[in-house]
Amino acid sequence: MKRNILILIAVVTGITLVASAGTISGQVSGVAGQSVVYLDAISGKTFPAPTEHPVIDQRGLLFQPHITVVQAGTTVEFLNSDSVAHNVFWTSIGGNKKLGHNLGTWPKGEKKSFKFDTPGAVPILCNVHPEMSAYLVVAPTPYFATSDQAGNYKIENVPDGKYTAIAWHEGAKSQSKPVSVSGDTKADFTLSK
Ligand SMILES: [Cu+2]
Repeated sequence: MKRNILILIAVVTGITLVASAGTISGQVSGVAGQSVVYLDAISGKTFPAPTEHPVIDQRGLLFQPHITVVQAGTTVEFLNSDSVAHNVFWTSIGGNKKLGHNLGTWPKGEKKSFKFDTPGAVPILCNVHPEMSAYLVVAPTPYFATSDQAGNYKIENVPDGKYTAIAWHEGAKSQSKPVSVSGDTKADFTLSK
């Protein structure tokens, strides 16, 4: 009898764990290279600002990495690792030109940080080197992923529920679609320029 109860507890606990969270995975096609997939704002849910400060490096006359995705409220550090001065500016956030900003120009080994509170894509540029560019995608939730070069992505630890997932790709029209997460869930996107 005692053994049966233990088995019952184990089964119920197991079911609860399986049903409470999963992953969203799939492929972003129609475009070449890395894309970003994230969950849109969830009504009634707020998320504490992350304490980690991701770094976007300027190294070898390139922004590295080229694509970064963070949760809204994240402070991003911009580092210059080159022996020439670099600048960092963006013309808009999520298409809103009022949120354009110039962080300034600074020499090797120095960095400046900025807290990105508004969700949306941020085209990052350097006014010293017009060929330099990067993208920062500010997601409204902690549920996001950068795909591999083939477009495969996986968002981990998503609580079961109904969401809107958004796929973003540099120079393409973003696509959003409803995703109902129940354990491991698939969501594919096809983007076009
Ligand atoms: Cu530069």
